[in-house]
Amino acid sequence: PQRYSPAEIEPKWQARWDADPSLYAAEGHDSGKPKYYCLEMLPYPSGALHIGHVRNYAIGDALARHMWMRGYNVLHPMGWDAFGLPAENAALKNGVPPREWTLSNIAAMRKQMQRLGYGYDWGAEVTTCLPDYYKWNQWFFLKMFEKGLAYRKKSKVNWCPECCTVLANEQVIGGRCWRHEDTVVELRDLTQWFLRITKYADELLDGLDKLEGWPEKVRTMQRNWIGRSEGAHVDFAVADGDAKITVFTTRVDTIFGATSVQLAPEHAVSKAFALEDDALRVQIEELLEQQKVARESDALGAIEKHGVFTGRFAVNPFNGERVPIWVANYILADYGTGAIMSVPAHDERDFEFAQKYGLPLRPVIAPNVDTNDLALPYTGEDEAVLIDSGEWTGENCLEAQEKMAAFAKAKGFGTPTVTYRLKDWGVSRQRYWGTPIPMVYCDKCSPEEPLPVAESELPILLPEQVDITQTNGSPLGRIPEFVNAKCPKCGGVARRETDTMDTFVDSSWYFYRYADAKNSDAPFDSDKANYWFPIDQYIGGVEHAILHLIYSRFWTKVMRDLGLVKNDEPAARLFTQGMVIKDGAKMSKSKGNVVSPDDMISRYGADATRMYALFAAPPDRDLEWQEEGVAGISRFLGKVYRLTTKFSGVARAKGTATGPKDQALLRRLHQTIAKVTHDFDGRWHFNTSISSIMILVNEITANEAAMDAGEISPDAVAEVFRSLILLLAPFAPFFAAEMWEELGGEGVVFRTQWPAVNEELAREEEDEIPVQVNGKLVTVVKVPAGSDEAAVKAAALADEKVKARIEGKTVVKVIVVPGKLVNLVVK
Ligand code: ANZ
Ligand code: ZN
Ligand code: ZN
Repeated sequence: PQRYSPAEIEPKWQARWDADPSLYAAEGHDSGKPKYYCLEMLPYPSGALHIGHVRNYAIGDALARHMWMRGYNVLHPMGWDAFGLPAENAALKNGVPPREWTLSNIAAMRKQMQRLGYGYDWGAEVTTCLPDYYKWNQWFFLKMFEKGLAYRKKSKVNWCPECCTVLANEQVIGGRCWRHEDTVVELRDLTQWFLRITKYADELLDGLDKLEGWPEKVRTMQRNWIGRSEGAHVDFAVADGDAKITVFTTRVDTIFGATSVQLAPEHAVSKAFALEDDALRVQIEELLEQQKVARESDALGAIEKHGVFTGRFAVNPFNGERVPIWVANYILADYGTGAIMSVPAHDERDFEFAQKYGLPLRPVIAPNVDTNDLALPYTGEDEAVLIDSGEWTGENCLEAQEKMAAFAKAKGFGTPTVTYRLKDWGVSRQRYWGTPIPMVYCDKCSPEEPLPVAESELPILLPEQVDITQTNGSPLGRIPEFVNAKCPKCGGVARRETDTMDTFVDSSWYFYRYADAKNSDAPFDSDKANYWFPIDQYIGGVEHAILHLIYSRFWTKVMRDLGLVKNDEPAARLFTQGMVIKDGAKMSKSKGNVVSPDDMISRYGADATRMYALFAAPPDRDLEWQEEGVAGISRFLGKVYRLTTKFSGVARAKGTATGPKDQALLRRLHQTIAKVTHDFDGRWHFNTSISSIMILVNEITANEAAMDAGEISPDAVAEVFRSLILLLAPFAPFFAAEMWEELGGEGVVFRTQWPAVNEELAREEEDEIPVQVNGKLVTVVKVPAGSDEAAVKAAALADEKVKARIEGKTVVKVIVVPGKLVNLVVK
């Protein structure tokens, strides 16, 4: 075409690329090239890509193409996180079965991705809702069950009445469902399957220190989520009875200052006391209610403290002292042991509570200096020493913590312990569209213990015709053909587990399957995984900082311990891109500010849309989408198109002579190559990479007359245009392919060697030095690069504009910053 027309170029190249599946296929580990695994988080197949996906994938695609051009064997796959609730909701709304809905969404989104020109290895595609994938979820579940890592227990679980299913702790945000911001999550007592992620708590925590390629904010979020606390359990006997209360404390050194024991309203001892005393029961129920309300509004930390004295006492095992037992609303049942010793002199919360209820303060630690004017509560420990603490008096607090915990252990009334905020991962879901849990129950031969199905029976297929309109209980429970199973032990009639797995199971290991997606004998071949892992660069949203990114780290460690992989961590580097916003706000249907990728593509082309997503902001920052900007990129590509087609004949001709004006243009070219290469190696500020390419194109335009006049050699013209197109290839692949062909380039443009910087050519010949008179900019002078102070000063004073400005005045002082600035002070 005469003019740049993405509507003609893009479908043409798309058809060629789609017809050649080997184009973006990873090579085997015998390729002889260094490997590079570039991965973007897989989408949920909702039906259409949103503009945030376009940005995420444009970043990954630019990187993958760049690495191909740098000679790497690149794995750049894509797949579908295809189980989950929206498919069921759509089925309820439109009557389309979840499977059909999901698969047709996948087809539509794959088309969009191809339309956008993303270079994925579709031969490695993974779709998590298909049996060839979820079979391995079941297989992993059996392995974990064997190892005691998957287990069932009755516990308080989060229930979303809107989802009609249990949620993991990680899926409850501020007391509300992660999918339903307005729905308060209820606590229910249910028997559920859990994965023992807490077994790896320490390793998950310590590993974060080594993940230097991960953003610090993600590592901090994971540290806080794991929430490791070192301390001790200490048993207080209940006076006049045989119950005991085990408290968890991080400051056992302060135990001589304990003036009460405080219980959570749901603590077993609180419940026992409530049974004996109706008035107390009512008060405890009230405390529990306050706690619930505070939890729901996420205000638990700031809860107004209330409590009730139970009338009973507990005995401090260190000094035999009787202290009152209270029940309080600020003690959580599901942290530590649900009971504490209250030390109002040295703990903020206990202090506040004691002030309110008139409980005594008993200081037992003092800063090393002056003990008399101690402001309470005093919470120090590093340099502090114990006072009034029996045989421990005078000990340093930190040392005393260890010694006193060991003492409690030796005496049999306590033990050093570590508590985590992290809880085991509840994976049971009372929903249809997920992986069936491969367990059965046999009343006859194993009434207590669930039985694993035989590996040879996998996959346990998810039935297709299922009534999901009823929302109480697991839908699979209403299908007799599914429920009725043969007992793997006695051969009698058994019941299948009807819960399905949390969909975060699917995404915990999908990226290993990419390494060997067609394997029907194993989740993947270990040699292949060991070649590709860890992922060199993982790219996705920061909203996954905890859920997906902690589960998948856990899964990797389990697989390592099963001998399947050698790596400890799934990804060496993680990049979290910013959000795309419109009119200053996050896009949402309700705000009516949603930008449609299809709309952008049909107006400006896929290349301009992708390139704009990289140009408008550094990738880690939020990006304000402005359509005018996409139009601008399209005009820029139009300009490159015009110049390239105009000079392609010259570029093809080549020659050996040099032209008088070659140098300036080549200098700009090599400076641009240096800049773009540096951005790929460093912080990916593609916005500045692209603007440096724009500056290069301006320089070409400025030299257009010189090129017309033959003042620039065909060699230089060829080098400039070939390199320009290679630099654009990671950002605008359709465009680059078309222009590469126009230039007579051989082979596929993004398999061509990335241009190398010629440092010699890139060096600036002249420095541009701003000249100020009394601090005001007057002009800019050019001096040979690296000129000394005297030469710069002379050039400034010789300049006509400067001469005019200082005429008739006296130059009092000349300040020269070589390479940077000249300032003349005149009177
Ligand atoms: C006595 C004490 C004295 C405490 C002192 C602190 C300072 P982290 O670091 O968050 O783990 N605690 C324990 N279980 C609790 C529960 N279920 N609900 C509310 N508070 C609980 O905090 C551990 C400390 O928080 C524990 O150490 C306990 O108070 C309190 F000068 O014991 B401490
Ligand atoms: Zn929900
Ligand atoms: Zn049986």
